Amino acid sequence: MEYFTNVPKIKYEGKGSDNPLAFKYYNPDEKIGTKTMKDHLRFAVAYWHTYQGRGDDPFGPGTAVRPWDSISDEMELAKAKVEANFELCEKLGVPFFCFHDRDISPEAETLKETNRRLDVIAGMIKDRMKNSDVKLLWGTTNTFFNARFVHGASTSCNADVFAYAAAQVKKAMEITMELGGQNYVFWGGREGYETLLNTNMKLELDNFARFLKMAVDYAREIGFDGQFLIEPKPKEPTKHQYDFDAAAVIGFLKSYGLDKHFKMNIEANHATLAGHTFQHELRISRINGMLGSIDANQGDLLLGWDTDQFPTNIYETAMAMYEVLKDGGFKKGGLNFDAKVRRGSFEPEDLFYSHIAGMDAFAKGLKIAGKMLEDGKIERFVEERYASYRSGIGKDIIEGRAGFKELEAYAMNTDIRNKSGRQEMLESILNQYILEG
Ligand code: XUL
Ligand code: CO
Repeated sequence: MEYFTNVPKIKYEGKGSDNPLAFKYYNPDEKIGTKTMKDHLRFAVAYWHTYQGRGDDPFGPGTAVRPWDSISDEMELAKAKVEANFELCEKLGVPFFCFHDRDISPEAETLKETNRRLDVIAGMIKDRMKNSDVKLLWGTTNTFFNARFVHGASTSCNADVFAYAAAQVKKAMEITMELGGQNYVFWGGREGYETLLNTNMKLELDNFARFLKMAVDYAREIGFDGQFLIEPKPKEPTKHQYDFDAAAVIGFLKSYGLDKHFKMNIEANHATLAGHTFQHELRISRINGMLGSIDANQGDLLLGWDTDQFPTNIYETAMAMYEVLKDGGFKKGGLNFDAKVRRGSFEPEDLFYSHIAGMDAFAKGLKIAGKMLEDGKIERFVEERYASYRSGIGKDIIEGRAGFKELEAYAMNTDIRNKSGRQEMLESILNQYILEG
């Protein structure tokens, strides 16, 4: 059955096109360097926003009109969404999708029945994959929606909840593996706290690390070789999320000896909530060898919450792709649109317009970043800025030949001369790449 009957297969028509159901910049087969755009960008559709999201907010229920709205049976609805997912991904030419366990299949009264339902839907997805090029980028668990997770999952004060969350991750990991998922994501839903008056922070953090260690052990046991990813977020839903930002997560993983097993899944809107730029979070991850994947979206800098908008800001996509290219491109990761259409964009076609907008914005960002690196103007400027560390006292510092005494002796006889950082000149060069690239 076809769900999006008004939407044809989306094609690349180039920047002169005024067809809103066509790509202007995303040309999947076009090569940037040695790889095609499709292989560079590795786009994914997020199951939760695309098929579960209905546009509800604290002031009113959802407004979404969806082709599956007349289906009332929960399992039939879940099956319809599997079909709709493949249709949407295939029409957009998006090679991947991502899900939480509870997105693809509804929770039942018992964990046993919930898992049985999951098996039914996962089986259906697996069958559908046989006739499709669409693959699973990552799976994850929803351990934040149900009331049992009121105090968190692995950081709950209640050990029974820890156990339940473990059972849920075990099953979701098995399904992810069964479906050939290339990564498994941990976003710490309610892993954080509201007040230290009722919180044993040390025990919660130790338990969080124990939980991740169990996941690593179980993956090894079943032979799951997907990449484990942690997705930092500073706040929301809890006031203080433990996975605050990439630096905090990397420090946490290192202090518990878990850093070899995890990389970051960086979400643009989470970066700005943490008071950082998207590029900052990607850079921190990259220089630590832990840039895994991206949740592609954007926030609204005038609003202090996770608005999960489709990414359309070319400056942001260019600088993000610059970090990805500097990292040698995605390995198992990709660009997952963790983004939802606005409440006012309630028609099924809006699901296509929004993905097209995001895909075009990242395609253009990729082209700009490719040009920046090919020209090397900015790279050379940065290299030159640190030239003092390539000879003389700088080289001695880097190579460990100078300590405080030697540096004091040197400083006594040195006339310091700084050079301009040329920020505005560089911003203007960047604008040239953006406007002409
Ligand atoms: C929440 C968020 C999640 C994760 C997956 O802010 O980004 O959807 O991406 O659990
Ligand atoms: Co996300």
